[in-house]
Amino acid sequence: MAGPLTAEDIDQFIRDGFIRLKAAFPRPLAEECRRLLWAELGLDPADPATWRRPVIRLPGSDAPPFVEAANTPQLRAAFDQLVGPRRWFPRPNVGTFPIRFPSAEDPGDAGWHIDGSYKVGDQLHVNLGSRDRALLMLFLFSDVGLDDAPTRVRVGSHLDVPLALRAAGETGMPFGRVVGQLPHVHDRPLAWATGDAGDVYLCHPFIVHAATWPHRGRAPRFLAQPPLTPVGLLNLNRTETIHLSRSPCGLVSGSVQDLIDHHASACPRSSIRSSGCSSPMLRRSSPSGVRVPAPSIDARCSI
Ligand SMILES: O=C(O)CCC(=O)C(=O)O
Repeated sequence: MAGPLTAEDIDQFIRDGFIRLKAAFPRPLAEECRRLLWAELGLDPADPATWRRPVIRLPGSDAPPFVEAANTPQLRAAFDQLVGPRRWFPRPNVGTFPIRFPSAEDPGDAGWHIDGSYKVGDQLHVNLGSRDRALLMLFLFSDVGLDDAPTRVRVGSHLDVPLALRAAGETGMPFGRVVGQLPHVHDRPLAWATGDAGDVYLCHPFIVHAATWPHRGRAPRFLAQPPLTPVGLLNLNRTETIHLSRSPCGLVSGSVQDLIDHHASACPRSSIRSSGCSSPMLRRSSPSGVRVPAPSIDARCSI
């Protein structure tokens, strides 16, 4: 299917759980959005003395520049490639903004997690079918280098999460409990969501990630992290394997089975470790002695 993502990008999405779409929205649009966000913050962009907190979270805005950033032709074509035509709802905005300021202070919100997707009572939950979430997206509204508090990601961690979720059934579980059930997820390599204003990381909804601190850079990091909402429910009973995982709805709608099948058949245990720096997220380290657990046969058969 035509679109901005190459076959290698899609392979990387399957293997690592994310890809970076460069220049997904125009840089001048990112600048315009930053101007609006500064106004909302009520701080002086030219005076770091006014930046007193390590993080300020702003609510989503429906102002036209944000709506435009969320709906560029590049992004829409990439959604079609990953999720399938007519399988996703257009974004009304880019969601909320965790804005991180240069600071050595613990922001208090930098724990490893996957994002919650739907409410059960007053708690955000996740389930194996990834109800209400086809993708996690990281919209970079400022240039983000390694010193600028880039989001950290556990490479390939989306493949571990189904093992925790399958026992939780249709109701799922509070999103904050998932990572605690994945003893080996921190053995996975780290990547950092660095890039230029206008880049967007398209991530599997189960990717394990965390904010970074301290922020050692000189300018605030502006990011939004909306979900892409799927149309309908995801089909977990698919028996097709990797041969269909590139079909329009294969990557996400059949993602759990497809990704596991693909990982087991195409990615030997060592492949994540040895995938080096081909990923667009910069890999600062590839820890020695990394144990990269592959899904068990039991998990593959019973999902
Ligand atoms: O600020 C970041 O880098 C990530 C924040 C995050 O993961 C969250 O708020 O869920």
